[in-house]
Amino acid sequence: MRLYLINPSNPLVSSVQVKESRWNRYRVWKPLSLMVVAGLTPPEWEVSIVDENLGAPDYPALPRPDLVGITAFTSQADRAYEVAAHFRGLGVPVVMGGIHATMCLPEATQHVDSVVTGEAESVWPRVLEDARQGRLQRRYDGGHAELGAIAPARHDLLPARYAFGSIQTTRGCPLNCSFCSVTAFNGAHYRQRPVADVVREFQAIRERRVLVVDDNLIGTLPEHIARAKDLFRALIRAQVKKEWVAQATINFADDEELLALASRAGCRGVFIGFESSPPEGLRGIGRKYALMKGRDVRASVRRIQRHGIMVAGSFIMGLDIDRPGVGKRIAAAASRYGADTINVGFLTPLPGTRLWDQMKAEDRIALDAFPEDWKYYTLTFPVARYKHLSPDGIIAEMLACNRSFYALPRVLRRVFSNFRHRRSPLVSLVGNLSYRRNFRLDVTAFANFQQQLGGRWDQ
Ligand code: B12
Ligand code: SF4
Repeated sequence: MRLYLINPSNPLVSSVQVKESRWNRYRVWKPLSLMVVAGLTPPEWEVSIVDENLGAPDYPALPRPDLVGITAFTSQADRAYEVAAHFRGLGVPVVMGGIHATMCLPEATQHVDSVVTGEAESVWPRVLEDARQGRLQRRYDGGHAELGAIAPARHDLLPARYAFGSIQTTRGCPLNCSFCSVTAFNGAHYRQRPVADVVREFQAIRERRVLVVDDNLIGTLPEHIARAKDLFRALIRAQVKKEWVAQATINFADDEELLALASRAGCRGVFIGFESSPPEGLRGIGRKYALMKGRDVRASVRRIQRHGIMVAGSFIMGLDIDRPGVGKRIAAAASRYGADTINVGFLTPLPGTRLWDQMKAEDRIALDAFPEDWKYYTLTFPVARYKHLSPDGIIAEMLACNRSFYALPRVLRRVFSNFRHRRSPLVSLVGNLSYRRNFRLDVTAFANFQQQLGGRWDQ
């Protein structure tokens, strides 16, 4: 039995344009969801993962599979349905899973034979058995998996063309930010995999650099932080010797022992969601505000960096407090905080979030011809009506923000500072150059976007 697991591409995502910018090699990440689903697949299935981000194959030239599984974030949904249509046209049943199919079940059901909602662990073997017997059901609900004994992801299945391997050690987030799908999808309960399983899986990863995909590797409660320390100690003891980057909340900076252990365990960079400048913009968005309120953010960032860990800050533009001038304000705040790189996204109503419900009720979702418009839900296009900013205005703010933060003198100052403090200046340089290059790709993408979709906000 032959199974293809497919990660559809979205050419509008600048970071997958490897040909246009070779720095993007460092920003094409492995589709861990499919590696996990492959790990749940019994050996009688011959399984291949197709990552279209490395280039879509000539599907008609491939051997005919018995089943196709497709994953998709919302931004990939349109392409996912195209791929599904191709295989269904050949009479091959198609199963879709992942966040988009879960949040938009009725839509996904129209395009595929079966949908797996939620996490796959508890239902995937049954799906395969039903497919083999020709009695595939329309929907299987995996809910939230018990992480006590899950199979490791298949790290051997993808070609060695990625700069980073990937791994997941926890699921769920209690902070429930209004714009984020994680609490709705993975739940508010912070579930943790056993430390020994994580260490074993780390050792199975070929790449020297690894992305830890957890939404918050350290969690927020004392017991979460204790578990993170146990994990870091175990990675040090096992001499795993990987360099890794992870996502965390700013409270990462509050515990010197945690920082020292993370650094010794291989942590070289952390993505932190600052989201708003000023932090007051976070009020009403979720519980993250409590972590930022009254904090000396620069001192927190410095404490992290002193351990040789780079800080990539993420921000959102288009919050209800954002007015003209927000672009330069975010760039200035990020520079003041001392962030090594920034990633700024437009506030985007992702299906299944509280923000979606709110914007829908207020008739603020401008790009709503679905599924075609889903391809703009990359956080790099303004898809909604923003309170104080027109579509052209918010695009100009985004360009001003990136132009200011990634101005060459500022980039060189950051790289030099990393060199002086012995904090991987090369990684800092690659990160900054990659963003600078993508910024130029974004200018073209915005021009096309404005030309093609300019009138849609008035409808
Ligand atoms: C790592 C990550 C990335 C990485 C890697 C992506 C990749 N190729 O895997 C990068 C940085 C590239 C990325 C980019 C983006 N991301 Co992202 N990302 C994540 C993150 C943190 C973890 C994803 C992950 O690997 N999880 C681990 C796996 C094991 O879990 P899983 O994907 O949920 O898979 C399970 C189930 O969903 C299901 N399943 C999934 N697929 C399938 C398929 C089949 C056939 C079956 C049966 C089951 C199944 O089974 C799996 C095992 O239980 C999630 C948050 C999260 N907690 O999921 C956000 C998240 C997925 N990203 C998000 C977004 C918005 C984006 C971007 C659009 C914007 C951005 N933030 O930069 C881009 C778009 C990229 C694109 N190509 O279009 C949103 C998506 C929301 C949505 N409705 O689409 C999330 C949920 C975060 C959020 N804030 O809400 N992302
Ligand atoms: S803290 Fe991060 S993962 Fe958790 S809900 Fe907020 S944005 Fe999502």
